Amino acid sequence: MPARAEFSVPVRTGTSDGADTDSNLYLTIHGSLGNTGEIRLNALRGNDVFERGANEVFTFQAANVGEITAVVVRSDGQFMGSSWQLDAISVRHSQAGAVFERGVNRWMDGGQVVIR
Ligand SMILES: [Ca+2]
Repeated sequence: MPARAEFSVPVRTGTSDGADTDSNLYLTIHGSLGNTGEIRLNALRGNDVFERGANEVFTFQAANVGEITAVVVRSDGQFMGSSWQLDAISVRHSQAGAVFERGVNRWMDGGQVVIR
C-alpha cells in the first residue's frame, strides 16, 4: 500500500452576492487509513482564489488515507467580507477508486464544516 497519494480537489464557490472570500481555507481529508493533516488551499494556487462562481481544482500530494470518509473545511475568517459560500467539493485520489463528491451549499465565516 503506497504511503503517499496524489489528490485532486475541485472546489466550487457559490454565485450569491458576497459568496467570495479572501480568507485562508484549510482542508483535511479523513479516510480509512488516517488523515492528510491540514492543507492550506490558498498556498496551492496563489491569489484571487474563491471568487464568486469560481470552480477551482487544487492538486497536491499527501498521505494515502484509503477510502475517504469525511472532509473538513476550515476558514480563518480573515479580511473584509470573509463569509464564503461553499457550493460543492469533490476529492479524487490516486490510491482509491471511488470519488468523494458532495453538494454542500453552506456559508462559512470562520470555523469549520465537516462534510461526510
Ligand atoms: Ca464574502
